Amino acid sequence: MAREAAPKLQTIDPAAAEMIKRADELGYSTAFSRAAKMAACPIGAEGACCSMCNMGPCRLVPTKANPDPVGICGATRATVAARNMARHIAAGAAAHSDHGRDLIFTLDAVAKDEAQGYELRDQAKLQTIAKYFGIKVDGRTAREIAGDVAAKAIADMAGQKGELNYLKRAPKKRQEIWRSLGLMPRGVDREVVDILHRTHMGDDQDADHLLLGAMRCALGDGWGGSMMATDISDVLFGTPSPLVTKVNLGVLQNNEVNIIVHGNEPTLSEMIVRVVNEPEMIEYAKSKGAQGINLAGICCTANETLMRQGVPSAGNDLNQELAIITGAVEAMIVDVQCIMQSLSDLSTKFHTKFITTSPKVKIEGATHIEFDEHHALDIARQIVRLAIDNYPNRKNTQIPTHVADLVPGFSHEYIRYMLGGVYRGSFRPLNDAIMAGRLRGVAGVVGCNNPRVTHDEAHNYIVKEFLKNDVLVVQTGCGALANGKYGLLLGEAAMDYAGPGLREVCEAIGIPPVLHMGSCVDNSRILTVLSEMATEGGLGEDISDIPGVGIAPEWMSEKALSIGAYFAASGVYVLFGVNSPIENSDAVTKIMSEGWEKIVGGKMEFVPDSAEIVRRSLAHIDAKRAALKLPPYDASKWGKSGDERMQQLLALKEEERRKAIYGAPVPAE
Ligand code: WCC
Repeated sequence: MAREAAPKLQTIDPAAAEMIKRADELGYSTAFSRAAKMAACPIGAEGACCSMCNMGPCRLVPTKANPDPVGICGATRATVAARNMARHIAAGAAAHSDHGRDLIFTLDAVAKDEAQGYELRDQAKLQTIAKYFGIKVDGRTAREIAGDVAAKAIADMAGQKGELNYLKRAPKKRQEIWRSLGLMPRGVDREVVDILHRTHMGDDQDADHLLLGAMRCALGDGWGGSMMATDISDVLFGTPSPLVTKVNLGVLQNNEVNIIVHGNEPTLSEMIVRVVNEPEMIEYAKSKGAQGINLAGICCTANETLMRQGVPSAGNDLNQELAIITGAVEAMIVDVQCIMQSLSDLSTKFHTKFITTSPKVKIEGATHIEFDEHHALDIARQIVRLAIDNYPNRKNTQIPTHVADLVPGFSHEYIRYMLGGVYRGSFRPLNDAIMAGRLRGVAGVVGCNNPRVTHDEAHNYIVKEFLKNDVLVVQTGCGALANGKYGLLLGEAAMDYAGPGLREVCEAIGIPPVLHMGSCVDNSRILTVLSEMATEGGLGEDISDIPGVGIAPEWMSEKALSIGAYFAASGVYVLFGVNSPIENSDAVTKIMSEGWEKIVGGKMEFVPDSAEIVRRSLAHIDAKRAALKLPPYDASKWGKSGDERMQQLLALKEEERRKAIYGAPVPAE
């Protein structure tokens, strides 16, 4: 199916719209304008192009004369679509897991007291994860335990045989399913290599088998590399709990040195947070005429510092160029993943210093200051000074005023705590709410932006529909930042958007109806929640029994495909928006949907229409409720509880309600 190059409405974010207009007026291109000019290659977009060897590339596009073409080697459309999909998944898994590896190395350096500036902030969590690896903790120092955790984690990355340690964290039944299908990853790296090998010309040419391999590789990401990345980040930088902060381009400040951290990792950005708060650094900024230093984040580096330190976010993936277009960014510091090469040229049109820091990522035209965990503080200071020195070079600026409050930081540890406190923390109340029908089900809405569809629109529409239907939503990545911009990650959103049952739950616990659970690697936190819900009782005995779905409405990254595959392999129904990269093969479309559902209970479908995504999701949730013999969802049963004050507030119109809560009108985004 041919798709539009770009949507008529580029964004629903007024701040983004203002900056796109500014870019157009100044004659600078952005991902939005480039998408409009360059339609997606229809052959590649559907998974019909095979470039695995030099006899091709072969275009397996069916025609009237040749309705079922094969490649020069005879590879079928199914083989080609499955091979392409498997390679995407392996690349996504590699990116996440390599991020995990770098954190393991940092943990190892901390254990050896060789990592300048880092510490073991959450030692209780260190003890918890030590137990997953079978490491003794009694009578040992945190550093000793950390050293052993790092060694075991590296062994899991490099494992050649056996099973990853963390797979034990999945429900027993799930482990049995994986084992019976040969899906237990042996080592994170081995599974990535396995896919690269078997997709080489002349190897695996059975779509079913290729995609089983892809699932095993993705499981190595979700329950391996990503889960270790999340855990070790928490040990080093603290396990998140809710706090209030801000999102959107309006977080940039007119009279301060604006520094943006962008990419996906917390290692350097955490040091930058520390350095920008050093009194001598603030004094240095003042000596250059600024009133202070303002740090903000973009993409998942933002999510890491947002949920732990409350560092505001300048927005999600498609905001990266727009931040520079404000003319108010002294330095954009990037680590890995989701960084557009265009930033390099765009920075030269303004005064922005574009700084790459990862040994893996150099970008032509950027200043490269290489990160090394052994000297992280010194490197962070060097970078921040460079940004401050650049402040006097600032010229015309235009900073959009749009900004919204949000409450991020719902780690799975905090969710368990909020559901019962220190002594009775458990997932029981959540399961009970689903069993009673107060909550119809749960949904994870995650992933990127993509200029082929209206920026933020699908994230916003789908989540609001879920809330209306009493589905509790968890979000990570750029999707979480998207809905943060529109006020959905606040307690008041329950009153504005939630159905009666969900509103009662939010009111009783005191939570927003959309829970921000972190960055992209933190989708592993959602796996942990699902695993705990499945073992808590009342919702079956496996993740696939839970009335829940996973959605990536505006995906673009290969990491999203790995995430989708590990959720499906864990038993979740996963829906992707935008377009189908396997559209050229009905066989592969069927394998990843009906085929996977039969063997692993979860499936992966590509559905461009957001309304259809919602319809299929709710039908799935209701079918899972019926299979568990739970009462059918009935919204009219709920909404009569709540104290008098709450009922009074609910009777007011949205604007009046905000006035009653805040004492003064608060502009709604
Ligand atoms: Ni994760 Fe997608 Fe954002 Fe990049 S930062 S754009 S993978 S959701």
